[in-house]
Amino acid sequence: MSDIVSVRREGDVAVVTIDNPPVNALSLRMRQPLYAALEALGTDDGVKAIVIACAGATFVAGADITEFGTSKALERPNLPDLCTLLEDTAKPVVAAIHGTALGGGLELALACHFRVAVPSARLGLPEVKLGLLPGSGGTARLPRVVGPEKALKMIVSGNPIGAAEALKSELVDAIAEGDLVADAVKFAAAKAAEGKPLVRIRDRDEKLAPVRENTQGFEGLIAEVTRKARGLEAPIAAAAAVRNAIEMPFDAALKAERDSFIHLVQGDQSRAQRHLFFAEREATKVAGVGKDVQPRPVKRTGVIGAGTMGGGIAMSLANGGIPVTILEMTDEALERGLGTISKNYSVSVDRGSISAEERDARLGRINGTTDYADLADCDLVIEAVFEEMPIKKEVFGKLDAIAKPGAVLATNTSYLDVNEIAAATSRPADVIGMHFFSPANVMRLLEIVRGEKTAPDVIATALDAGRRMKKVPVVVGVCHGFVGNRMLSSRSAELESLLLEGATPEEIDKAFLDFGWPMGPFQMGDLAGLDIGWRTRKSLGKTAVIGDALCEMGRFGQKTGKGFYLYEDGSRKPKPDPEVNKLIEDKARELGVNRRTIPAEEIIERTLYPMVNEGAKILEEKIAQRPSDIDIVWTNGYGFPIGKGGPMFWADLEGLPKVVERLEHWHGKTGNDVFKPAASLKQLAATGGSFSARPA
Ligand code: T1G
Repeated sequence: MSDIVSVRREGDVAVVTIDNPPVNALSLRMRQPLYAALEALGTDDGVKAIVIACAGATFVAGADITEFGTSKALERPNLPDLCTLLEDTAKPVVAAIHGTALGGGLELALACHFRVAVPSARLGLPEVKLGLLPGSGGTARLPRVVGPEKALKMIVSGNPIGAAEALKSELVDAIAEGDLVADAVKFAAAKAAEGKPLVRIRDRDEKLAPVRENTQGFEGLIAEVTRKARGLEAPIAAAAAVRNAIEMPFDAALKAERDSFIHLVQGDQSRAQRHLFFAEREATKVAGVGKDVQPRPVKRTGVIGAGTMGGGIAMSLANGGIPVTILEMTDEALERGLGTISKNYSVSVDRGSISAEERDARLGRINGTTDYADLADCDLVIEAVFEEMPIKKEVFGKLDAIAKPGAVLATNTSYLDVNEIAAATSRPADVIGMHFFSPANVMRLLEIVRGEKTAPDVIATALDAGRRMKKVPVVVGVCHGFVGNRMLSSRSAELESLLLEGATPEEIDKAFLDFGWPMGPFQMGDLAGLDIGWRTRKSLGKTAVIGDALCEMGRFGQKTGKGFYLYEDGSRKPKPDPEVNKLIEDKARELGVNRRTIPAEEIIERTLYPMVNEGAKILEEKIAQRPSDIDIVWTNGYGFPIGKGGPMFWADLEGLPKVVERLEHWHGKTGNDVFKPAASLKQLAATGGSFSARPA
């Protein structure tokens, strides 16, 4: 045998062990010896049953994603070959599952006759998160085991289920309470001794027949999938494949599934989502913070400010199992903040996303105070007070006076200079930015802002805390707005001109929705509150013709029932408002702007290309380490459509020469410097380069 696949005997049961670190992915170098071993054992009369187990952290976690797009992915024996060999084996084959059985790993297990799992195991088909559908029988076998409706939900969400739920759904046949392999061997031997005919999942129909008789519930789920797909092909293809499992003979459904998989894996959407899968992991590799740099232990934390952000940050810490003391200036403000936290958790319980016990456990990790001294033993304190430098400096001065030596002092500032805040303390090496995105207990992005003096182990500490909070951390440098908000300014720079020149708010928002954004900039502004931008502009001595006019009319957005749109009777649904469009026309007339119909393509070029250009400048200034970090920021913090891979990956899809040509065109037409192409972008375009091929 190879060192990747080994075989040993436990009596007349053969145990096949896969050892292909780090996640036992189904690489070609693993498939070949595995196929050979199973083929030999299948015809060995001395072997009465077979157990397939894995060494290391997990059972097979799927196909080897790094092989996609190469000949290795399709080279035989491929996974369908393995599945066919397994299910035709004339003796019991048992999958022994620990860690995660995901994607092709679960498909391999489904081709076995039985599955035994440890209590902590998770099982799922996450292919949709890679822009794919299960490509080796998952959409045909899983519905036969757990029923079409549960299978559809698992496949379209891509979320795994735990072993207990899997047992209840008959996805696993037994839970191993003791040693997994020993229990699996005992289970296999018992099945062999029973001598009952082996049932292949492909031959089962008992869970499909009732749905075939009455498709209403199932079709309702499919309609919901279609409505939520927002331009993504994989969820729709996955749903169609599950419907095929019900309507088609097994082999026909398998072929249709394979054809759909081959189509998706070669498409831009899957390439974009696979790019993001690796980009998220790449982002945690930070210059000067190698694996040898240990994070400081974080057992107790503090949050300063119990407003929207402070409350959300405290919830994130509690959700990550980390005790937190939240500080406010007055009892009244503290009570209000704690009340909001409690209400938010109760909404989650009502929605069924957490149990009442989990809510109580999380609330039990949060306590409040109005006394800075109560933060003295915290290992990490995160400030979330008003976005004004004098207030930040005052808070950090107080923190510096009371926090214990070695405590990490973090600011949640969205824009301000972390170096200046650090200079307000005697310990700038312990100061860092941890920029959460609202709502902080929901949005996964965490921009970790490294100051000039921030120590490497402080960065490691923020990264580790981010992981514990299940955030997606990206380390960025200090500039106004860091990466996300700096590029957001570029995306917004032409919005007023587009309005004055003839595009309505709803036309601009529709162009964004059709691109795949969850909402357009004007819907977003009404949701966040137009008065926030208005206050910032006034503090910077800037103006916005339309935005200022709306705020002067008290139209702040959803919170006032009117903004760019109307929100009738407390509804959150935006309705176009003729009064706003008349205001825009009147302003345009005053300014002598000739109005015209503006095509969606122009709207996208004048908003998203400046974002790409700003991203190129950010890379030149080393504010971001690599283009893929920018993609992670935008897909996790602002809803950039994952099927386009983030702004920099998308720019490659557009073609950098085209991006540069259009930037120069609009620079000439408008004179706005957001269109002046960055030197590095012009260089990449001129030399046939791309962001995704760009060395880190
Ligand atoms: N292929 C290749 N590399 C993988 C991989 C995979 N499937 N999964 C993880 N890695 C690498 C990862 O890049 C990282 O590398 C290291 O392993 C540790 O990963 C035919 C077509 C299993 C839950 O989508 O969800 O099967 O950065 O940091 O936090 O129908 O990895 O160390 O160099 O994430 O402990 C379906 C994806 C594939 C599972 C472990 N399977 N992986 O999490 O470690 S498509 C998936 C995960 C498929 C079939 C279809 C997680 C994990 P590096 P990690 P972790």
